[in-house]
Formats: sequence, structure tokens, C-alpha cells
Amino acid sequence: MDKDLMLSLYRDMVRIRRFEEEAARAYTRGKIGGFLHLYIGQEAVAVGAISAVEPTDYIVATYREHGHYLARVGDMNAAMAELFGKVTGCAKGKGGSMHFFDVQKRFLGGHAIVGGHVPIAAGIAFASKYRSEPDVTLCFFGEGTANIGAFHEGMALASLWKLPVVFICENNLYSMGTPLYRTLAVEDVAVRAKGYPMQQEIVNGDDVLEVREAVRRAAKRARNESLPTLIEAKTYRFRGHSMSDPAKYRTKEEVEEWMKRDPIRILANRIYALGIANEAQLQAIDEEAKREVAEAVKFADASPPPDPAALYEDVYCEAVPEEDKIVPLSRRVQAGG
Ligand SMILES: Cc1ncc(C[n+]2csc(CCOP(=O)(O)OP(=O)(O)O)c2C)c(N)n1
Repeated sequence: MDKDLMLSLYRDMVRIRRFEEEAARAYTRGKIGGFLHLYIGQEAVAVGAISAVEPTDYIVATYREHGHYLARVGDMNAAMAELFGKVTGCAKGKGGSMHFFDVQKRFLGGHAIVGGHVPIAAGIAFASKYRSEPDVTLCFFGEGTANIGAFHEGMALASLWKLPVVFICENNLYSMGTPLYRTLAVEDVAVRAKGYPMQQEIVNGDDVLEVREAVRRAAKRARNESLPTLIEAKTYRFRGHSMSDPAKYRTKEEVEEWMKRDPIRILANRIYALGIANEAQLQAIDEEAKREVAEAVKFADASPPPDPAALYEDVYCEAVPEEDKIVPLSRRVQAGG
């Protein structure tokens, strides 16, 4: 086992956990507007998968993407500022929690429409293949996504055109408040791969090393043979679907049972067993992450909001006629309108 790798995976997971715990606190203090979907409990999937590919490979994720962003881009200041709606955020404060983005680091969203990003991921992989570039695309989504039309379109095209994409289903057993058995006719999402067809694999999504190995195999297949794969990572989210969800649809006992499989604890135990680090050393990593989060909150708090004039920048339409422009309410009030 590579000692540095194990510690770096541990650090990445702890950074995500502490970041999100603080985001939840900031949300209740009214610092964050809109939705906030926490990734707590699922960290091993993003960290394991993204550690398995090249920094030049593309990442496409859902609205539950803070973890994927931190695993790839790592910039806590830009992440917290985006949550706070500040101009220093990774989407200039105009995307918020569900729309993290970093083109330079090839982190292409942050997508709020369930399944809408699956054909986008297939399209990115198509572009790589068309241009004879070696890059692979990782596409993350939940098991609820496997019932959406766009999901099937993306998978079908990826298989037909033999695209270098790895689809990673994070099966956390619930789509909002609906349990898997009420929405899926099959127990494992992975079996759906057979119909397109493409290679499939089921992994323990709470084991960062198992996820990493599966994604390495799939990324190799994508890069060397230009073939897609569907990986299903079985996991669990410890918090509600979003901050506004009291999560009444799960029993306390069920949540506690899954919390015994906390991915961070599993990796810590492996690190101890292999003699890679002791408790004090892991505690130091934790403290460092907390310090970093506190700095990120200060940074986000001190940053200005975007200028209202920037509202029409970075949008698809090129010019908006003056009469169609939305005048910010504050200006209308000033103008007596
Ligand atoms: C097309 C569409 N329909 C409905 C919604 C509302 N919605 C947001 S998240 C969600 C559940 C998705 O569950 P899953 O794919 O399992 O992902 P998870 O939230 O568990 O990560 C739904 C129905 C949406 N965003 N987009």
C-alpha cells in the first residue's frame, strides 16, 4: 500500500466532510441561499473515482457535487464563496451550490436537472474521441437518475459510438424521499448496462480503494479501447436529500446502521491496521481541514457579491435588447418604478 496515497485519500475525504458540515451551519445562519444538497457519507465515491484518473480527464456531476469539486479542484475558498453567492466563487457567485464549475480543471458541472448531464457527458466523450484526444469523462449521478429518459439516451449513444466515458451511479438507496424499491424494477442499477450493452461493475461505495480500483479499470478501458462502463457504487447519504428535508422516511436505526460504515472511519481503520499513521496524525489532518474551512468562511464573508451588471455575462444569448433586460428591484425602487 502506498502510504502517501492512503493519507492523501484520507485528507481529501476529511476536507469534504468538514467543508460540508460548515456549509450546513452557514446555511442555517442564512449565509447561503437556494438549495444545499450534502454529500456527507458518500465521500469515498468522488475521492476514489477522481483519484483514479488523470487531472486532464473530464468530470461531470449533479447538484450533489461539492465533494467532486473539492476532489478535483480542491479550492475551498472558491467553493465556499460560490455557496455564499460571492463574485470570488467558482461560478462567479451566479451558480450557487448546484452549479460549481471550473473549465481550467475540466470540472464541467454541477447540473441541477436529474439526468440532464448524462448526454452532456456522452457529448464531451464524443468530442474527445472526434478530436483524437486521450481524455476520459467521468459522469456521476444517483440511482434515481436511472429512470430518466436522458440517462438512457446518453448510455445508448455512449455504447453505439463507443465513447470513452465512465458512468458512476452513486446508489444511496433514496431519490429524495423515495426508496429505491419504489422506483426501480431491478435491485442493481448496474444490470441496466446489459441492454445498451456495456461493461458493468458493482462496488462498495464506502470503500475508497475499491472505488478507485474499479474506476481505474474502467478508465483504462475507456482510454485504450474507447469503451464505456457503468459502475454502481453502493453507498448512503447520512443527511437529508437537501437542507430542507427532515428525512422522516428513514428510521433512526437504519441511519445508525449505515453510519457504522462511515467511509472515513473505514479508511482510518485500514490506515491504523497497516501502521501508516496513528490517531494523533489523523487528528492533525482533521484539524488542518477545520482551519482551512474556517479560512474559507472568512474569505467568502469578506468577498463582494457579483455586480448586477454581470447578470448577462456568461449566458448563451449574445445581446439582450434594452427593453428585455431585467432591471434589479433595487434600481426600480430608486427610479420610482
Ligand atoms: C428532471 C428532474 N426531475 C425532478 C427533479 C427534482 N429532483 C431533484 S433531486 C431528485 C432525486 C434524484 O435522486 P438520485 O438520482 O437518486 O440522486 P441523489 O439525490 O440521491 O444523489 C429529484 C427528483 C429534478 N431536479 N430534475
